[in-house]
Amino acid sequence: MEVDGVQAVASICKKVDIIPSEFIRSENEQPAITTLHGVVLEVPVIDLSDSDEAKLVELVAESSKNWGIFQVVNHGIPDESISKLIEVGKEFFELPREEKEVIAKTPESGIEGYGTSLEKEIDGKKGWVDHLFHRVWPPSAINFKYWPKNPPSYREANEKYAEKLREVSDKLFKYLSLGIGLEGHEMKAAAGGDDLIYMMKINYYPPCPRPDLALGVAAHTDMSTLTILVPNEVQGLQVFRDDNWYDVKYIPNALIIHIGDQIEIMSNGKYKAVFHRTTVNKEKTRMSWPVFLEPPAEHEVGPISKLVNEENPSKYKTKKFKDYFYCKLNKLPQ
Ligand SMILES: O=C(O)CCC(=O)C(=O)O
Ligand SMILES: [Fe+2]
Repeated sequence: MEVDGVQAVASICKKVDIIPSEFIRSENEQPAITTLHGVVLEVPVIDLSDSDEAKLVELVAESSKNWGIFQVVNHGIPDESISKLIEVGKEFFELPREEKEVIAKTPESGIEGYGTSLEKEIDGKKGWVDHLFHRVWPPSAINFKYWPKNPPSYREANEKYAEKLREVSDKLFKYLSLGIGLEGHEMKAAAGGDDLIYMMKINYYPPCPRPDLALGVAAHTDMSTLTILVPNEVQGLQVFRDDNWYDVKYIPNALIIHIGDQIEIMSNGKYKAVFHRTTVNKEKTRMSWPVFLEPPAEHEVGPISKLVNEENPSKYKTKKFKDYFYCKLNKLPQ
């Protein structure tokens, strides 16, 4: 059973305008000092409804090489499906703590369930965020035990979103393959094919009296292949570029696509995983819904053999995803 969630800490701190020391970042991380203010980063925005497929391949490949992050619009997921996903997630997090704890993480549940901080941070610091993890695809990987029963429409909203998301994900894998001279199916096949796991996470960042000192999620790259994320309207996602941290512009109903470590590895470094973090807000609750597209635990990931030759020697080890995951979570060398 988890100790107090950040939501509980936040409701106490609201009255006193101070936060516990484990949430106060060192100076080289504090958002007030390390953010380049006054500039909102316009990461590439790609219109997925464009009928010119060659152009889409070019845009996705360029963005993944130079940025590791882009947003997609006209992606085919209906706005209502996104609003419903947001609504049911918000309703769950607004339930009393005891109700949320019905699906709390336990030592046996692994990553799935409701809880707080996941990775061990080296200096013992904590992120100003609570979360919920559960798989949403494929059916054989789902354990409904970790899905909220309340609100009752939670399941339908998540199933509908996941169904539509698969179409977007298949398209992106195809464009990423074609963009580096592979056949359309090769990148997804190397990532686990139809066994690819869709891990839903909800991040809940309560208002924080000292957003200048705390972070939501500390700087990291995702260990997924791709991450497809829906944020609410509260600013918070930041990307590291040219030695500075920048806010990423919020676009209603767009999906934010992060290139994760496994795509960087499979592409032998042609595509770059994006270094990102999140800030928190003094008055408003921020939420986000990333879905991490992960290879199955026993699946081996390494640079795709066609991309490795004398001029391009392999830059990464080939290893089972579960071993990569273990090392990353425990901050061990890969
Ligand atoms: O909340 C966000 O926008 C990003 C969260 C994130 O990076 C993560 O959960 O891995
Ligand atoms: Fe992330």
